[in-house]
Amino acid sequence: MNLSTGSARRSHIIGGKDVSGDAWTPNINPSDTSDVVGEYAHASEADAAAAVEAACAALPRWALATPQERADVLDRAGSEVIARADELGDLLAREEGKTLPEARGEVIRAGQILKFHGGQALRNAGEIIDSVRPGLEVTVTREPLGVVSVITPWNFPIAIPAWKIAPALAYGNTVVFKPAELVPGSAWELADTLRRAGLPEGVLNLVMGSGREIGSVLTGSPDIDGITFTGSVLTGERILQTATPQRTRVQLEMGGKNPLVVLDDADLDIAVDVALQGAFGSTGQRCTASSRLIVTRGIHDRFVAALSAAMRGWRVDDARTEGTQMGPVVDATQLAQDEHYLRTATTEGGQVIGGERVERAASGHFLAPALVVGTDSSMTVNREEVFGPVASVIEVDDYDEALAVANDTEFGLSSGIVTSSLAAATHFRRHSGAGMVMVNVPTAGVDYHVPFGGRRASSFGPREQGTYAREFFTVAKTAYVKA
Ligand code: TXE
Repeated sequence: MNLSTGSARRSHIIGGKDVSGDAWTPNINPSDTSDVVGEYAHASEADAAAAVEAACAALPRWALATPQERADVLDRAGSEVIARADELGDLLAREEGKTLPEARGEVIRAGQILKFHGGQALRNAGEIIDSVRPGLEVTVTREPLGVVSVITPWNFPIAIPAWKIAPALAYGNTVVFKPAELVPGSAWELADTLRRAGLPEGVLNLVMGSGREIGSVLTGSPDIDGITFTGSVLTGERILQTATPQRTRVQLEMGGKNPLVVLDDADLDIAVDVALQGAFGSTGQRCTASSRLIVTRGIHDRFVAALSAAMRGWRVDDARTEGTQMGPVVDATQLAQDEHYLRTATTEGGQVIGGERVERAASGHFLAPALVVGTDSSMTVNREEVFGPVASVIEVDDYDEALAVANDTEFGLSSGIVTSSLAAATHFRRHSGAGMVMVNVPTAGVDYHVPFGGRRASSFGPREQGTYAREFFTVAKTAYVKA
């Protein structure tokens, strides 16, 4: 099938087999709502239960597979994903709406993540520690956690699934994977690529459909040993409540309200570029988006003028049209949410620059980038995650006030500062309440070999990505050996 123009019909993948189920959901292109990317199977609770059963059945064999076997599968799959970056990037842009360069970059990242964790399978070293008792040796080894539910959002349709599934498989776990309803296409290609790369049947099971309908099976079953989730705070909290009675291990990545501080001594061009990319890249639909721009008085007016001009110059269009700088909002519900926050910001006293609907040849969910100026930290737009191309500006007197405002949030995922002062940058790095801190670079955009995660309401459980991923996906075993 040609993924660019055709309309696929894709089944769940359970126990290595295509399983259709009874219902199908259309996958709609947000740049052109008349374009149906495909029909994807819509899981029932019985389908989800079958996927859990298949993952349980496959666990003993995969938990004892050699690290070479696990590494080879992940490496082969990673190579294929990278080799197909154009085709898979086009599919991703078509179903999610980020621009082709963004989508292609995400696909390559997913391939790199698969290959990185393939290598990690071979580096799952333990420890030998002298006992405090004579003649005894203590070893600490890492064993697989077990059956893991992977539940992912729509904004990174292939990278987030890859950064959860790859370490799960590398350390010998089996997986039930439930992608977001809006983006099953990239998820299906990832699961199918891993299947063809040689994963034994049942090690990775894909069920597509509504989290609300099948979530209790994926998060409440006593057969599930771990749940790794990225999505909204509300759903994350619900999952935690469902999982806790079974003592299931939970890892949650949720929202952000990420501050970007711009100080008087910043290079204006750098500040504008960092804010533009951080706030509006991927249509602002990133948990690490720079949604609060905290700007000191001396540069405020120049910064707002330059950023507004740069925003107005951005081309908002079909995600797959060459030259598009910002694609559409993902769907009508999200568009309504973005516009609701813009109206609320106006009612509460802010002034909105941009943020108009954009008409294009095809019917898509196009919204111009929006900057809300004249805001303070108590306003709704500065407290709640909008998850769209909307950033607000908070004017402050000095660095001390900027830091206080930056930390005045229930979230703590990413934060940033633009400054030419080493002292301010260093102080900010040490005193920011976020899990990730950026100096003179956007709050969004991370590496894959280092930990990713936040504090407070943004995250729960051990860090994701890089070598730190091992913490969640393994359990330690301590052995005492007397020769
Ligand atoms: O998220 P959900 P949605 C925010 C953003 C967005 C809003 C809603 O503001 O507008 O959340 O998006 C599955 N048990 N973020 O509806 O509901 C669901 O099927 C188990 C920010 O997409 O959190 C999907 O696979 N699973 C966020 C996944 O959870 C359940 C990224 C995420 O869906 C479930 C995404 C249940 N009861 C949205 N209910 C960020 N900051 O990165 C749903 N799901």
